[in-house]
Amino acid sequence: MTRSCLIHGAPIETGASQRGCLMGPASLRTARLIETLASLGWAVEDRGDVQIAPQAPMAFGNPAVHNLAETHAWIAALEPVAYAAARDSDLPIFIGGDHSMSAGTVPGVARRAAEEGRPLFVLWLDAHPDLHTLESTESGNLHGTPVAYFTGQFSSEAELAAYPPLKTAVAPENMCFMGIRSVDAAERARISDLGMEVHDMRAIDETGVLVPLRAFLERVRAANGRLHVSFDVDFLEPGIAPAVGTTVPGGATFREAHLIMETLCDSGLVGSLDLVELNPFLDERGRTAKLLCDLTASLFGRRVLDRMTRSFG
Ligand code: HAR
Ligand code: MN
Ligand code: MN
Ligand code: MN
Repeated sequence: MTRSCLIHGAPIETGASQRGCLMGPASLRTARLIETLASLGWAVEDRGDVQIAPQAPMAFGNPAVHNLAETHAWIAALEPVAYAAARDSDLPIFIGGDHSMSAGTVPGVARRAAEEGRPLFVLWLDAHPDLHTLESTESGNLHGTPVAYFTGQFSSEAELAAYPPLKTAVAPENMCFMGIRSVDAAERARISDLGMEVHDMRAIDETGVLVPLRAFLERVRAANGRLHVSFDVDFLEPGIAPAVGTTVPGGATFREAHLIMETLCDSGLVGSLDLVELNPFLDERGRTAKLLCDLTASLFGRRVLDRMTRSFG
């Protein structure tokens, strides 16, 4: 049976420290993301870009916080879009856009999962855990906050009023972080307080990506969970993916990233995907956009060889 994929662009850049993520959705379309997935046999429908109206500024007690009104508006706009896309297609993709967009997409998908009576699990592929609250962020760049928000860690009255009310939270124990290598003190404390599953780059060096990934996928399967994958470009080694504002050395290699996507495909558990933080202003001849497109193709079933086909003998 043909599987379906709805695509929504989220040209949001106000959560990042540098401008340019606004062009992310256009760059992925130029890299032929839609055509590539269609060629793999998927029924793909590009619903275009979500937009927000111009916003009057919103102040917050922590003076580092900026662009709060825009973030509030993006979350409010994206949550219902993600809910409907998860309801109406097998594997929707939300193309960004900086990572603050996931404060809208993940709760929307979580609301759909709850309606199905299934828990939502989230695989966060990123150099950063994005676990700041509005009180703890020192940079004030709101792409560092989505995981704290959608796991229900915003607690002061001011924090609770700053982003839209969270309809459906993700349980902290249903998170799995891979590729982490840049963590702030407040985030480190939160990870240990909440007992979240984190595989930093050292763990990946030690075991490879498959051991922790397969264990996590077994956990999702055992719980009859629905899985959302949030893919931040800075998960990757900067040498192969330069188009991101927050490069951190020592990221995932080309093959580690493809192996993750291939294994996710084989699992059949992935129900939605974010592609975030692509900054085409920093790209080199579109290579990061093309790589992201190829990694997505691996998740959607592209294979070098059919594994049933013997390549020898
Ligand atoms: N933790 C740092 C901060 O809060 C860096 C956050 C950067 N986030 C992203 N997304 N690039 O993962 O400023
Ligand atoms: Mn991120
Ligand atoms: Mn990151
Ligand atoms: Mn509000």
